[in-house]
Amino acid sequence: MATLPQDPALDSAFSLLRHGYRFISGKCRTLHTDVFRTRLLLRPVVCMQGAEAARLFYEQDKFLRHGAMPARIQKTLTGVDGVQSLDGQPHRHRKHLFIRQLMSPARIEALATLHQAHWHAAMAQWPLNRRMVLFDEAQKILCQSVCAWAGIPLPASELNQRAQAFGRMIDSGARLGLAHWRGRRARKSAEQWISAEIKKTRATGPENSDSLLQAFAWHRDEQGHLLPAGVAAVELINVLRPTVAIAQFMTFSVLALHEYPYVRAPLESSHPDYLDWFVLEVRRFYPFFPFLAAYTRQAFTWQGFEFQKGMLTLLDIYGTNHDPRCWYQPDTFNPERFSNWPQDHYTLLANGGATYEHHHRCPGEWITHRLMKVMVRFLVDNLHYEIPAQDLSFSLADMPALPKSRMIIRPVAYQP
Ligand code: MYR
Repeated sequence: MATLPQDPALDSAFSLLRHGYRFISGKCRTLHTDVFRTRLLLRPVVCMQGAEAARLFYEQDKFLRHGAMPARIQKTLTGVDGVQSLDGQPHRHRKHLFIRQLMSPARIEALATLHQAHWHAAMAQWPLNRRMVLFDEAQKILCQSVCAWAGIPLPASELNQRAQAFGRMIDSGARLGLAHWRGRRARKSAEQWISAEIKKTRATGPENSDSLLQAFAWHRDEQGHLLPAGVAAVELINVLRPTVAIAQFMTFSVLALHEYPYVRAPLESSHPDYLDWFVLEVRRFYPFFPFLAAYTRQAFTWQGFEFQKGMLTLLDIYGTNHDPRCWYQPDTFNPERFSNWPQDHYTLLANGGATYEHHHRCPGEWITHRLMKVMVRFLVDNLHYEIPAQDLSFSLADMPALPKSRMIIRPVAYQP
């Protein structure tokens, strides 16, 4: 039994800020390991990468999620007491609500149809030849689509403000200073808004509707109690916010169409699978959520290394999605790699790994995939656009990462 390889730096918080998505894989390369111990803001932390580490991370007798997300991420991105922080039976029970609401093919199709209609409506109003910041528009269209789908009233006059608040929650967890505090404020206002909707729904009594708002308002825990309104709001926001976050992948999809123009022909042809492969490759290749966090539940040994109980552990999503042992030439954008992908649960971690039912894998993964397909189809089939000169570079030190220009397009022709 060996002790975990140790990062020689006294503290690596600065290095994490500097290297962002590449922090764990970079250290692993230097230390010739898949797992190491480091210190972040003086706190001991274990970091790991790769499919085998992912398999370990999802063993529920070894890891717990409760309290693992840093407070600054809970106060901005995830909220407090949401499904991400539950373990065991309470997690399974709450997760079932999400699975029922988000993973039924009929519901996903309903959202996809709405989303497509919102892209058409937005484009019908957009003056041709006027520059559009695609990331900003995608956030708004996603916000409109998901609120309508969830049964949450959203007056047109509030759309910009609500979409921006979700954007700030997503953007601020790993940021310092003002950007971070804006994210906290955005979460507070979103929680107030959605809590009020939950309370209104409860005051009116159950309706004969299958909306998400109804489902979350009336969801009962394993003891048969309604969730506190604030927790129901956190959970409903756990549907709305990540849906708005798909704008990041949509933006990278447009970047990929631009930087790898060879993908256009198969996307334009009626190749039955290419669009799926393209979307999978965007989700693998580009940065999204950087790491997952959990605590070791007990002491154990893995690959000869000794893990102590109660250690905060980070699993590298981006590094695993780019691990050359899992992916041939991982830094090449190649949708066709998915033509013979065995669909295993531990190599593509864009929305987490393992299963939806028993683990913390994101139940919105199918929605993410489907809405990306809607948007890419729309761009390819209905829109002719130019990409004006702009700064398309993005930094892997920024979490979340995004092209500096937020992807500007200039629509020149639109075919409804
Ligand atoms: C969501 O809304 O849940 C999806 C957000 C995706 C991008 C978020 C990037 C956050 C960066 C901080 C994570 C640190 C984890 C330890």
